[in-house]
Amino acid sequence: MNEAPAYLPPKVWQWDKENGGKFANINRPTAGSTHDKALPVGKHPMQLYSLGTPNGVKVTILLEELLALGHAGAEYDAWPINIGDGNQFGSGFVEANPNSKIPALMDHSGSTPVRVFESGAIVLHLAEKFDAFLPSDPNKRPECLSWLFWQMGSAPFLGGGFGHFYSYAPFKIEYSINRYAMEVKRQLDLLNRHLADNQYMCGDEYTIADIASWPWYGAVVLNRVYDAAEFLDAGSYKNLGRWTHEIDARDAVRRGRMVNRYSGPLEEQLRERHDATDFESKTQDKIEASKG
Ligand SMILES: N[C@@H](CCC(=O)N[C@@H](CS)C(=O)NCC(=O)O)C(=O)O
Repeated sequence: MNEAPAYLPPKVWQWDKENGGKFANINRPTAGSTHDKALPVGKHPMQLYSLGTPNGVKVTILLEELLALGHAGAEYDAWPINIGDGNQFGSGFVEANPNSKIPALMDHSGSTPVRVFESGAIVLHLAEKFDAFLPSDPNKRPECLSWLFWQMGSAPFLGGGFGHFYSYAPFKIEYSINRYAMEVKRQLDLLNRHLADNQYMCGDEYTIADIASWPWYGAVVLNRVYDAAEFLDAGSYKNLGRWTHEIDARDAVRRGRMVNRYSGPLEEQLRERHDATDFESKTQDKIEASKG
């Protein structure tokens, strides 16, 4: 393992392209597109440009849940955006999301396509549009929105903070890992206490607050991100574990996790999704077998 070098910040920060971190090749200090590339558009009302990461699967899980409830207007094409290759900096993607991060949704259901970016805004947009997975009772709705926005503000400490320094940084920095492990464990404890008295994030109803939180915090418990379940003693958060396993068992969650996925077993990777039958016929194991 490399040692953290001594560092004295210069007067003015300079971009070091070779910082050695896992995503050093795609990170840059400027916004905007780097190349011209139009986005493909399929036949369904919802066009999703994404990847099977925790932020991406929030949206595919919700779309699959909406379809399972019979909302045909939630039919979607899911196009992969390979962030490792810099696809998020193509001109078409930047038009859909000026922030250059997946997921981005183009809603083609109205007279002109409408863009929605930020996973929290996308799940809220879809929940409002279909009047589902968001309580309409004015006494319950604020609790759901509070946890949804809590997730959007908190998960970057888990991903960009803890995950980065524990897993992706080119050397281990005890100070940084301690700082973010402390915060992530506080978040896990918060969820564990909350889920002691609540079946779901907002009481007895499964909502977009669960759909947004599970891909991050459930993944820690199930050891699906950063290989850190043991380090964080994730198994000790029993109520969080109960909620995690309950949501993991949902069919729509299983399908949502497969979409735009490029890792794990080939039969669980549906890299592009254009039809409900794709889960049976277009998984990566079948695509590779057909190539012979
Ligand atoms: N707050 C954003 C975060 C999205 C995000 O960080 N996406 C990552 C993948 S999970 C990404 O596209 N990274 C590419 C990059 O930073 O260039 C959201 O929730 O939609």
